[in-house]
Amino acid sequence: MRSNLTLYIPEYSTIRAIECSPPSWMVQLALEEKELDYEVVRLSFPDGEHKSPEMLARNPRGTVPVLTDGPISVYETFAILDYIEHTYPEPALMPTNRSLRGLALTRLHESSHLKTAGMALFSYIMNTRGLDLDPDEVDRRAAPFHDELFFWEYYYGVGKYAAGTQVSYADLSVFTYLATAVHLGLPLDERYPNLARFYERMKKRIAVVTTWPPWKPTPYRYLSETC
Ligand SMILES: N[C@@H](CCC(=O)N[C@@H](CS)C(=O)NCC(=O)O)C(=O)O
Repeated sequence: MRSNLTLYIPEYSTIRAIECSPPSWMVQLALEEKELDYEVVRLSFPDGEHKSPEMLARNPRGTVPVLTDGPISVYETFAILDYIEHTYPEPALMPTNRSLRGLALTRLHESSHLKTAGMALFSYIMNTRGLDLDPDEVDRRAAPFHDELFFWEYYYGVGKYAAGTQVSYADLSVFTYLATAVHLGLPLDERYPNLARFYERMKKRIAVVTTWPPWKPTPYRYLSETC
């Protein structure tokens, strides 16, 4: 669908080690699932392009993603997702059924816990650039992330997606953190079989294939041994 959308996200190569911004990816996935036309503007983090006067006018907090729709500027990832859903309702990425919608909203906002635990872990790896990692610190940060993954392992054992049989924003959110962890070496098969199936199912979606970060085919092994 034609639109006036511009998505501001980081330049992949300027994000150390994880080479991806999960919240930015999530919004891009939503735009792709909706088959919307949009322009992508990639900003260099080291050059501070996300804090330029133009970007601060769009988002005073200087974070990405930011979505503009003509003169309208929206930031905060979940606000962007909500905006997309209301402005471009088809195809739906939120169930219309009241009870599933309640569940999808719960799961979407619940995925903030996965984000908090995930980013605490990922940022340590990013800030050390993967060099001189203290294995105890990785374990200390990995533990809350694993605690979170256990919730999602349970949910994806109950249903194919987070809320029923159709993909929703909750799945896009969980997937971006899960895929980043897999890229960093997290093995899913033995410990998280339901998440492993969910991950493989999501990987086949055209939106995911189209937006896959330029990750090396061989993932890192930072999270291969974490407890
Ligand atoms: N609460 C924001 C946070 C997004 C966020 O964490 N963005 C990171 C990239 S993944 C960022 O912009 N970091 C740069 C900074 O905080 O200066 C949202 O949900 O959109």
